[in-house]
Parts: sequence; C-alpha cells; structure tokens
Amino acid sequence: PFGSGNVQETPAEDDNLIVVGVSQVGSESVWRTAHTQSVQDAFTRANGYLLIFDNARQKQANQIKAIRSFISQQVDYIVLSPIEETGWDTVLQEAKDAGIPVILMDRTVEVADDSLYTTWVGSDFIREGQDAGYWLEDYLKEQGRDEDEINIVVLQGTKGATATIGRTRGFNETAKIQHNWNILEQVDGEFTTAKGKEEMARLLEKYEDIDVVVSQNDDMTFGALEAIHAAGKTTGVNGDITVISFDAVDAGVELVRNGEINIDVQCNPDQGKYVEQVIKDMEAGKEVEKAYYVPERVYTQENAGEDEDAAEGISG
Ligand code: GZL
Ligand code: ZN
Repeated sequence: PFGSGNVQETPAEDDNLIVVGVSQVGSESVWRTAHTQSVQDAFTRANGYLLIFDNARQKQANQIKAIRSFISQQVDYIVLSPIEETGWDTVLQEAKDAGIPVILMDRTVEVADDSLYTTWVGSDFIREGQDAGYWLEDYLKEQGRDEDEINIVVLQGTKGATATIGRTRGFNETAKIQHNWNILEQVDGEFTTAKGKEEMARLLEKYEDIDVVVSQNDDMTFGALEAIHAAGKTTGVNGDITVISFDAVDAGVELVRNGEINIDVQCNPDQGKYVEQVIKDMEAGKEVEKAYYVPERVYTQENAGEDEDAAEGISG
C-alpha cells in the first residue's frame, strides 16, 4: 500500500519455491480426507513448496479444468489423483507440450502413450482384492464351510476407478477357483456411506441368503451395516453375514476389533511423502521408477488389537 503504482511483487522467498498443482478426486470418504491431509502435510512452504490444491468434487471435468489452470499458471509439477482411468489423453498431452511433468497418485490412468505421466504412487489394488479372497478361503475352511454354498454380494466403488477395477479383479480371480462360491451381484456403491446403505438394503430385499458382503471401502461398509441391522441380521464374528471391508480407516479397524466386521484390507493413504520424495529426486535429476507401491497390510481378528501406532490407523 505504500507509494503509488508499485506492482505487488511475489515475496522474494517465493521465487525459489517449487510450485505444485494438485488435483484431488474430492472428499467422498474418510480415506480421501486422510489422503488429502498427507498431501498437505508434505507440500508445505517450509518444505520448499507453493501448493495449489483443487478438490474436484468427484467430477472428471473439474479435474481437467484444474489441470488446464495449472498449465496456464505454469506450475512446476502437476500431481493428479484421477477419479477414473480413461479420458485423460488430451489434457495430459497439453501438460506434456507445456513441459510440465505429471505425477499420478492413488488411482492411475489408461492412456495410449504412458510417457504422458512420469510416475504413479499408489496401492496394489489387485493384491488387495486377492488378499480378501485368500482370507475368505482360509476362514471358510476353518469354519468347516469350504463345501457349503457361499452366496456373496459385492459393493463396488466408483465405476472405472483403479481401486474398483483392481479390487474387483483380484477378488474375482480368487473366487473363480472356488466352485461353491456364488457371487450373486456386484453393485456400484460409489465409495459413499449413503449409496452403500441404499444398495445393501436393495440386495437384502432381493436375496434371502447372503453369506458374505465384500465392501470396497469402509464408508460403504458403515452404510451396509446400518442396512443389515435394519433387516434384523447380524454381521462379523459369529454373525449371519461375514463382512470384508477395504481402506482400514480408524473407524474400520475399530469394527474389526469389536468383531462387527471380519477383516479390513488396508489401503495406505499416507502417499504425500512418497510423491514429495519423487519430486525431490526429479529436482536432483535422479531417475524415477514408473510406479511406487505404498506398504499395506490386512487387519484381522488376530492382529487388529495389536498396539495402536503399529497399526498406524488412519485418522479422519
Ligand atoms: C483407494 C482410493 C479409494 C478409497 C476410497 O486408493 O482411490 O477412493 O478406497 C476412496 O475410500 O474414495
Ligand atoms: Zn448361505
């Protein structure tokens, strides 16, 4: 405000900050909140970054708009958690033409030319789905039910999302060799509590004997449990319905501990620090891999009670 006509200069210390544009899916789940927190914790000014963060409210069009805005602002890096795998070729080509590296996190993209992104940091979703199937196989054997007809329904996440595709594929692979497992239906629960509850209520109406629910994230599980209880059925240990969940947010792991659900397959949201490390490596001119898998585990009755910080439950 002093003097007249002096153009607002960016403060000197901003000049050497690395400018990172982040396009986040939305805030649809507890997991997503933890994921966003991990990104904001990593890209601080103290760490040498100027973070421009956009929440796309679960719309791919908003993510494409954000990326175009990052390009026009000439950010140094674009970090993208793509809501679904397809539809990115054009805008990622624009980023490439502008010489701005794109780093994917969480979910990934299906593009004709994978030089359109530098690397991806996320979970091995197929492995998560397989872990669920292998656990169910062992559990049923322990229960002496490995010859019973087992009716399964699946609450899937957002259509076309890598997490949905991978968890579905991984579980289906393990299920198809179990001749007595019947997957009655796989429905889109959109990774939200409301939709999960609505779809679970519909499935309970339609099928009178559901033995297992596979719910591809804890938010849908919270809704499914409400619907199951409303139908007068019990879940988890010694329950009518075995429940397998994914994400292992704190509230999900708590449900394992109290026996309301059987297992929770962790999806580690603490990805910000890995993405930040990739950028540090690129700034140092180091080679980076095409993919980095974050460490994960499965919470069961046996290990969910283990000491808290070892579980590294996800807050949110
Ligand atoms: C998984 C992530 C999924 C979570 C959901 O990496 O893409 O999206 O499992 C979230 O909770 O909505
Ligand atoms: Zn049955």
